[in-house]
Amino acid sequence: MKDIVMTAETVMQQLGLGAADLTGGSIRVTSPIDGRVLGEVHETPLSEMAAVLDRAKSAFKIWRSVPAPRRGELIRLLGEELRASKEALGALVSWEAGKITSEGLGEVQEMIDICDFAVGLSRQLYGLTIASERPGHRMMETWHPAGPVGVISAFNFPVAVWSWNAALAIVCGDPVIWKPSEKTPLTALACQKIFERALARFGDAPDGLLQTLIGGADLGRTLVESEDVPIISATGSTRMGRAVAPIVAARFGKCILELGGNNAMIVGPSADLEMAVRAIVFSAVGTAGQRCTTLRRLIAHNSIKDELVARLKKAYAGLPIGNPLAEGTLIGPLVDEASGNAMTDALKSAKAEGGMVFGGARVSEGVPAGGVYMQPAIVEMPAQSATVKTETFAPILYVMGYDSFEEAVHIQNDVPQGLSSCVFTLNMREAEQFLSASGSDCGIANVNIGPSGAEIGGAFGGEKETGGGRESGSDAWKAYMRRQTNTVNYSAELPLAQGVKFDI
Ligand code: UN1
Repeated sequence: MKDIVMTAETVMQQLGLGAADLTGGSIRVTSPIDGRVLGEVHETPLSEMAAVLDRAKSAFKIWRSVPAPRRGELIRLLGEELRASKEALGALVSWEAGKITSEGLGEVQEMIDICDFAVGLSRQLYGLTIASERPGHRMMETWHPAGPVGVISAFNFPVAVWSWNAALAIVCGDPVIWKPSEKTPLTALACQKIFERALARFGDAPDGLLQTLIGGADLGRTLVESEDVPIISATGSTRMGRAVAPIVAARFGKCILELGGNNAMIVGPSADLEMAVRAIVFSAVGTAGQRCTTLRRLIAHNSIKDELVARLKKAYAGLPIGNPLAEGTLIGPLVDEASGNAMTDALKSAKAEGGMVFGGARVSEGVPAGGVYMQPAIVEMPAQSATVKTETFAPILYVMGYDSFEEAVHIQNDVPQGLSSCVFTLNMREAEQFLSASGSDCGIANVNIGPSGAEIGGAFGGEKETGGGRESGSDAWKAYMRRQTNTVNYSAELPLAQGVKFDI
């Protein structure tokens, strides 16, 4: 462990987390790396929620009238603070979520990128002008701030997903109430502190622009039920989304849902296999298979399937598994014991369904004791069985063969989830077919790139059980604002639309 310079204590200190944050609380935070206790953090009492909601409401009343480019200045400062804290926050992501160093840093880079994007956006919250059918009239659309946004985030991207939501919401004029995963409260507290540093430099922002709730599902439920929170952006399992969506719908709130994925790659006969192997390995085993965009299904043309699988097995055999903070490690731990068990159970079910399993055992040598380290698995399946259609948050890659491209697209689409997808082919007909209306049904569809590791500039999210929400780039900002249609009459007449006469 001599190459691990960023101890948990050092990084927490650098991020401003002190004894008051880390001791005496009822939530014991352990590191997936080796099970060490990182802190005992204080839960937000449920009785605090009324005050939290009041603060957000008051903040909204002020913040909505601050000019958007000025709101952008706060996010510019947040981006600067994140740059200054990149190493420490990246390392804390590793300590708390178990990511390898480069992915912990990459996550913070993703936050910096979305801040840059949101700053530009703060001068581009455009509406349309629309031709009116009536003389002397003008129509236009105005985008207004919508109100407090509740952000529920998952352990696997403990800080980036918050930043996608927060950077956009703040620029759009909305205060944020954040309920991070119970597994990753420390990175959330660190972000709250980083945000407060930006606020201090900004000067005149209202209190309560960002509030972080530390604790369990009861806090989340209060947030989701509150009529004071018109928008709930929730990232996590489909099960969680199924619980959240009807509650928000019943009060006519809006949801931005980013739920389960079951992402596939089709590899055609013309594919550059060397490139495909690299893409497969990163997207199937990166983050130990715990991204919502992780590659879970490989649909390979029968003419190249055996060769591809042989190359993959060779690559898998040499993958460095171990302490994610040690140089050279590519696969760190799963987040907890339950995840390890879920992986083992899924492999058992796949076997029962006729799957041939390669890898997938628990690793105990050369890894820190106290963490759940698993060999990634490749499972050759005779068909797309029930287990293959279920998202297991672990490094399992199911492989299936196909003969015709239509069959491949059918297999790709024949799962309940619809987040990310890709095709590896040098055949432009296949590539274009995959991207066409009758191709992939996912929110993300790529050509000669794996399904994970999306840039922030595009809208991120997916269809079907993935929930339909879009976050991050493109025009995802519109979900954080309310649209108003304005008609202005600058004539001295009062004509009615559709030629209706109503003379009094
Ligand atoms: C997630 O796993 O919830 O595209 C988000 C990616 C990352 C984001 C993943 N940029 O893999």
